[in-house]
Amino acid sequence: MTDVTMPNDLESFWMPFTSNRQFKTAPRMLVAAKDMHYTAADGHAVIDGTAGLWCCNAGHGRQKIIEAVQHQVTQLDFAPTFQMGHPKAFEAASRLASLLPGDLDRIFFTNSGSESIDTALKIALAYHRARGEGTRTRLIGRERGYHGVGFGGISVGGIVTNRKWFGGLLTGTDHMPHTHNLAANAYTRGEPAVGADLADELERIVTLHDASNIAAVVVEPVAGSTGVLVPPQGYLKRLREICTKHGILLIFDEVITGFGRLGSSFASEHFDVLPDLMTMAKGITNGVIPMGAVGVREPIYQAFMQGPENAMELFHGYTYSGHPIAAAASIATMDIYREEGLFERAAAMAPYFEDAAHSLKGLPNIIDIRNIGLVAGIELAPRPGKPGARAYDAFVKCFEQGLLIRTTGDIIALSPPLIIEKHHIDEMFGILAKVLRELD
Ligand code: PXG
Repeated sequence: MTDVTMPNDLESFWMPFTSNRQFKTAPRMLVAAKDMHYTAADGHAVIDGTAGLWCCNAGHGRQKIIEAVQHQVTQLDFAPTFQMGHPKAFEAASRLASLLPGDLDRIFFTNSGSESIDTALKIALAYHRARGEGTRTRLIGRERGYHGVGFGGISVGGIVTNRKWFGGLLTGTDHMPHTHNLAANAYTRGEPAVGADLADELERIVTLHDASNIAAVVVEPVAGSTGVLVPPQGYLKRLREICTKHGILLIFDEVITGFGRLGSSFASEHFDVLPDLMTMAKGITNGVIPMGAVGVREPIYQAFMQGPENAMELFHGYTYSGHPIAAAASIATMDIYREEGLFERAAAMAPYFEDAAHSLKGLPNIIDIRNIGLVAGIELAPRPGKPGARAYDAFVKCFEQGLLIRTTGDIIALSPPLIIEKHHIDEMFGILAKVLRELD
């Protein structure tokens, strides 16, 4: 048994994105994790269908990361990176740059996906200003987009509940339409056939505001939090073309699509579309230590390297940018990804995972199944007048029966660690099928 002391106070912790009162009457506690499984407080094993929260791509409790963290905290627990340096931050940046596609060679470290998005938006604005195009201030996102919870991220994001409580948000944003089209694309395997033309909506927005006022467009290559929306065939290439044509920077938010999730290092490679900036987090340290990063293309970085050498080029940074322990965890994580060929492994497992996901078709209340790489979305019909209730019940029942899934509205998302074996896939979808069969 695991050595755990259960808390006697559940009230103090205001839980994030949680129904606090509901949770605290029937808490679901995880107390340990190893490889593909969590252990719940009552000792039952729970197979991790979500890589934690899309972060533990190499599975849990990886010895190499544990040792790297232990060593680093003993050797150098903290050192500033403002006008000072320490070796691990440089090494982590260099390793990450070599993993990123194209000339995304410059790395700005943050501590989360939300900070990465704010950083990318700020770099985009400052870049245009540095080049004498300071009128380019408008930031374009997409309906149903999720870019974390900073004011920048919710302003370009398109999830209504995450926006409507928080006032006026950033001014000067606009949104493209989302790409979800059940009528045309339900039960598509991989990229749906219909919808590339939705990228042309960006042309409409450019016509409305004029390109000279637009700094950047930000999208998730595959929208995750909103319920796994795979981009229509040709859509991302079209976005790239329009951005290039108008001098608008294209930001890919790869917080969940990065680090092998689609069976390639990054979605950028999978779709063969190079963004100007790329945001990352989560899998960068296998979820062990908070860390995020922004990959920046060389010419953008160079645009800042002007003026007197003693001038700071970017007035931005976090106390923990390039934190030694996060950097050490990240280096060890990237070692594991490479040594174990985990991105290739995800690609090899994807067809089996796809078949397993689509085998659920026909079970009660399912209205769509979609997938790409090691991600699947299963959309349920909502109960009349009670949106989200059916998927929430599925989530609770799955947990009780030994499977962790993630739900958003009435959509179930699965994104397991990339170390997954076929028998784990059978186990996951076996539990899910049983739960869905029993669910009203
Ligand atoms: N961008 C994307 C694309 C994300 O998925 C963030 C930014 C923000 O990252 P931080 O580290 O600030 O949380 C995310 C986060 C879900 C779920 O249910 C997804 C996320 C977070 C919580 C839940 O799919 N992704």
